[in-house]
Amino acid sequence: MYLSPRFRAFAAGAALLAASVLAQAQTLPNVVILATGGTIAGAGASAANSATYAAAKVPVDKLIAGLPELSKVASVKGEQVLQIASESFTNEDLLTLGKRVSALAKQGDVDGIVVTHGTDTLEETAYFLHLTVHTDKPIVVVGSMRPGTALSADGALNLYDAVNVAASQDAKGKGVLVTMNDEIHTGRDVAKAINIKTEAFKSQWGPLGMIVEGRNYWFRAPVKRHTMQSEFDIDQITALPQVDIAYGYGNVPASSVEAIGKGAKAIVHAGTGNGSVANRVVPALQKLREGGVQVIRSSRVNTGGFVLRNAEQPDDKYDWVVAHDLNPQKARILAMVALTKPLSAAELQRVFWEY
Ligand code: DAS
Repeated sequence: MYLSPRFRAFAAGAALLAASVLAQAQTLPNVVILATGGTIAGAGASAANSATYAAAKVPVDKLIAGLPELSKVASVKGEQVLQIASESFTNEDLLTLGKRVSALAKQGDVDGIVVTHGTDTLEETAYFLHLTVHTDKPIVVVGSMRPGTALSADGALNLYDAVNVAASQDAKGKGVLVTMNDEIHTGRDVAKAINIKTEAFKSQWGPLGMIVEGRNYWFRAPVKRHTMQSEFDIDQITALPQVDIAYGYGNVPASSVEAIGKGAKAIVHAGTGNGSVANRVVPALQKLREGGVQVIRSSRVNTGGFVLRNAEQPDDKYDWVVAHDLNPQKARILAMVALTKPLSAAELQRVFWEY
């Protein structure tokens, strides 16, 4: 069969292009996106609906298909683990997600993992994974403040950043990370500080770095124990104990604590200022402690409580624990994970200093 020189040149060029695309795909890192719902998978009635919309509507394959830029960064696969708004996350959901992250992290053909998540409890899930998944591979939790249907939606860039970080060698060993609004935060510290701005997430000691146009710029690294150095292992955890949170406020009655302590292994008291506890509430907490419930003093101060032992309350005398700089919801996560083992208050306090 006669083939013109022009056709042969064209065919050779096409073959070269196909080979280079294939070679690029083979050398790109493999990143799995585990989707759980939230606003990043949300949809509103119109582009003007940036704050009123339904969360957890768009499936992960559609999220990936809507972001073709990802294919230049990594070979990306999606898995729909859950499709919920994150305020409805349960302990069972945490275990399901954590075990899947751990299984993927053990696979030789997975280089990094991204978890898409609602922003309301994102900080809790990120810290849970940070404490329990034994891997040095990057795990990045990401959400968005506006649904993809809204004007100036932030989810696409946040997800692009998350995949970039998950695909990066220099993100290894830093524990679980969170990419929001161009910043890279540690899952230990990051918390939702405001619910209407795209700059919603803050860390009390600042972000670890920035990501700009797919490049990471690091400024610090976490020093507390996490992932590879953690004594807790998601593969060994089959259930999480009940830990509840009591809130401190003016005129708070003792019944606010009495009502919620039942059946709990620990109670986190979200106190005012330096984790202070109203005089009416102290006896109720002491009673719980006498009944074997651990009492953990934390602070309700937004993005920056700092609770010191024996300041405000005699923790040594009462056999209480302080959460130090962990906010109440993160203190609850650490207490649940720690109390999967029987611990004295002193041992639990050691965990709170180390993690
Ligand atoms: N309700 C929120 C959630 O799913 C929406 C969000 O993702 O910001 O957490």
